[in-house]
Amino acid sequence: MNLTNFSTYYDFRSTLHTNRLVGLWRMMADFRPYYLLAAISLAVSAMAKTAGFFLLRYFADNVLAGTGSSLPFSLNLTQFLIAIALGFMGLALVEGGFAYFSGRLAAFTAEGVTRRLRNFLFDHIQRLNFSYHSKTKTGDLIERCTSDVDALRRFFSQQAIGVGRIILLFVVNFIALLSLHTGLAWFSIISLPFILLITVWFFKQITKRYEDYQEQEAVLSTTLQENLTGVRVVKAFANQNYEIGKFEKDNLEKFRRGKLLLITHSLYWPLSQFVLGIQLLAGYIFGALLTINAEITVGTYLAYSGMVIWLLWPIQNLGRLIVDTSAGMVSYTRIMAITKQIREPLSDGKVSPAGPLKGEIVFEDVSFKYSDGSAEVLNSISFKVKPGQTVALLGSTGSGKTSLVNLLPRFHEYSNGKIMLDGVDLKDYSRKYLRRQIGIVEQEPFLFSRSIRENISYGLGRDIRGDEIEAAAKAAAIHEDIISFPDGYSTLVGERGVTLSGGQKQRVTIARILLKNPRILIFDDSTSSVDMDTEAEIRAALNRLMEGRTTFIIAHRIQTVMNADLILVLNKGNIVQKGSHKELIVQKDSIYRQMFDIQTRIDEELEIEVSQAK
Ligand code: M5T
Ligand code: MG
Repeated sequence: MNLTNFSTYYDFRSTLHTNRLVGLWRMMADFRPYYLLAAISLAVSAMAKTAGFFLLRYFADNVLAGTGSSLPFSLNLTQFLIAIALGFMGLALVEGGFAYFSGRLAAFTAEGVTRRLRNFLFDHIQRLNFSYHSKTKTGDLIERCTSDVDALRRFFSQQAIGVGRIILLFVVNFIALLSLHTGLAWFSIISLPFILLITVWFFKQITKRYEDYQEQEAVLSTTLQENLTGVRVVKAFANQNYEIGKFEKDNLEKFRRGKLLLITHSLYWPLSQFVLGIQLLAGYIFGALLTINAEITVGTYLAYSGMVIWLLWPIQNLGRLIVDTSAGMVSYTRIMAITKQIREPLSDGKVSPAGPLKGEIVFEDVSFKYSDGSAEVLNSISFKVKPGQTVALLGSTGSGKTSLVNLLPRFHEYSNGKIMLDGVDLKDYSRKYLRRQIGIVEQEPFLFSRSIRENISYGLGRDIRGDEIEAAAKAAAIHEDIISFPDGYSTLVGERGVTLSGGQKQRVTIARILLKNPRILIFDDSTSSVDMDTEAEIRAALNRLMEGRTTFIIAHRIQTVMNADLILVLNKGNIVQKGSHKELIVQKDSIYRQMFDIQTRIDEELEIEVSQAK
């Protein structure tokens, strides 16, 4: 048994099936031979147990009852007793040894299947499109990738193998019982139909309750995840009590559903125990009558009374297993809901030029709306940019600036019109190529909880030398900040390391993009949350970054956009003004003119205040 014999990745999309048991069966894939081996080991173990009862019968009838005056192999009584004892010990060894072997195999297969499943899910989720991620709750996704995968692990290690074990135990013991006495054997399973009926009913109930339970668990982990991520907002609004109350309410609901699940679960055991208890008793009485009437020997009766327990035990456990299996099936459905999602094709476009782009961009009547939204976010947007030019986007919040630039790397697909890049329809480019060519400094930069060095060299697909990273950091005006941290470039970001300010994060991202060296640059800076000095530094860094690239810059400050070749003023998804600073500034009463006037007035007032303070 060696995991290296198995590929660590398996495409679980091929296991999708409307029948969940078929789906689970498919999930076992390459591991099936091991399951078979595990089942065979169990069969051997079961047979050893049953053989023990035959030995018991032989012992009782030939020694205890004193009928066998001649012992085999001309052994004397002591030797014979020792042989019998050795026989029992041997059988116990076989039984235990094979049960252990089967357990090992089951553990191996279950861990193997779920390891692949986790790998697959992570890989798959990375490839889903943006709209899936924006409409899915992270907590729910995490829940499905952890708790549900774990339920499947239990299914594969216990239930899948357990069903095999139980069926084998039942079959072996039933055949053995038949060999003892046919009538008695059939009489011993007379309650089977009742048990099966009870089981089916419980199975349905528990499946439903388990579904409810898992659903609520997802609600809870979403609440937890959102509160952890949004802890600043909660604290800023001093809203802890509300959030705690909400969590308690959700938790109470989980408690309620969990209780219901467990009650149903724990009802099954005594109920089936009761039916089987009566069955057992009836069998013992019937067997006793047969013995009294000398239809069977005392040894047979003894063997029967041991064996019948091992016949009924599997029946009862089969029920419980089937009931537990419902958890596996529910989790299968929940995981398949992710697996079903269509991936974003990274290399669907035919065009994937070997060299870099020139960077000429033409928007022709482009309209766009989010798949989950009803209103158009962009309306017939048209403009042209020559290679190396800079386009500035201005507009109130929610006017569609970020949405517009996000069309370029094909994060979303526009509904109408056309975007041409170097004379080729954007939709003809492969997404992978586009994303290599476009660098984005996002509105809310995200850094990984890794070192600053790793964050700067993230996703470049090649080894980056230390001096390259440093040069980029210097150009992005972040080098000084970094060396002031305790571990310099090795300082960890986030939970276990330093927490960077918004402006610092932005500059780390700029350094990253400098190294990426894309032909098209998008700078989405709606926050402007930095002080004047830093802003000047960032602007200088940005100017270095913009050189020779087609650049889209989103900003609120006129100074940042004044030098752009083309300024687009957006309002509710429409371009309301278009032109250079010179052209726009002369348009009296226009939005641009108003913004300019307000901002220069504020700046002047500031200057006066500053000079007075001196
Ligand atoms: C433009 C809506 C949003 C707004 C409009 C991201 C996103 C946005 N919207 C959706 O319906 N679904 C979404 O997933 O689209 O949004 P924007 O482009 O982000 O606006 P902006 O960048 O100009 O605003 P800001 O605040 O960054 O300056 O109506 O509801
Ligand atoms: Mg935005």
